Amino acid sequence: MRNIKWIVLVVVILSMIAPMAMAQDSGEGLTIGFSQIGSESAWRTAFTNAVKAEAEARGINLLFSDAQQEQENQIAAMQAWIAQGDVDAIVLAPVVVSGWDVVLEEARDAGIPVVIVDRNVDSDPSLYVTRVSSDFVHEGRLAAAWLVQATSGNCNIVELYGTVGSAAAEDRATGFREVIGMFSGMEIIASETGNFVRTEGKQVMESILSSEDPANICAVFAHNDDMAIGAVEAIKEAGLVPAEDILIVSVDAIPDIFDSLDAGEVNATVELSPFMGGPAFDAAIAYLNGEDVPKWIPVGGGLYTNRADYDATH
Ligand code: GZL
Repeated sequence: MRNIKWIVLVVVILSMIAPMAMAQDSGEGLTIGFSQIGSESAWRTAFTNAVKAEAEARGINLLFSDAQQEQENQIAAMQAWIAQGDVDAIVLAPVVVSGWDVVLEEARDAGIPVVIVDRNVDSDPSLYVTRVSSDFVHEGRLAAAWLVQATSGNCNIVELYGTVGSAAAEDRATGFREVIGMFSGMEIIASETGNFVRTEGKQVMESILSSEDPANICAVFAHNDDMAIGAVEAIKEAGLVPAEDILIVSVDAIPDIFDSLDAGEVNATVELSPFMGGPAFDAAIAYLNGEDVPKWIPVGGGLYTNRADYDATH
């Protein structure tokens, strides 16, 4: 009889603990600070919305900071959360690669794990739990490979560069140059930053169309769709036919780019998934539970030349 009472007591206690363990697995009840770069592009906005929706679905209390593309604002937000001691973890989408050592050391010293999402930092990997991101170098290679096959390896290229110093821009440029460098007929004749912003992409393209002979421009490689769409407007206003007179390949696969593909105004885009919130929260939770976490958690994406192919795989 005594054994039965012990068994009942153990079962009751486990039934009380189990939901708490499950809650920890989902992250419910955790407070997580999310330091976001800004809202410079449609992809960034989609990324923000996806992270917020994921936190809501999990019952995570998300503290959100929009840094307006200023690193100092990101650092200030992180330091405030660290000082207040009111976060269990921090998710950081770093605007540029360098300048994070001090704040990451402060988080470490405060016992607050940091998960890097999207772009990268050049800090020692021991200062953060993991990085959830796509492979930007691969994205650049994919864009270049498409352009090589579309032009038989002969093309004068205008590059609309992303934010200078950001991993997304630097690595896409690296991958793109790695592939076109195999073809003597492929040359970047102009490269300027549009900072991942649609209006700046248009302005830069307008400037290049006035400084270069448009007939000498074969294609545009834009580091993101927003700048590509800006370039389309500039090309049309110059009396040229986008995606025909000047080919256009970019990155992000935002909804607007599929409208451009449908309209025959852009040729191809490389997908960048905005759904990094789930893997980031899972990594933070695993770390808090004392589990090992790999230093990189990749998100994938392919190249698309039309909406139907994208819809067929999403
Ligand atoms: C890349 C991301 C880039 C997007 C742009 O992962 O950092 O920043 O390609 C965004 O749209 O501005």
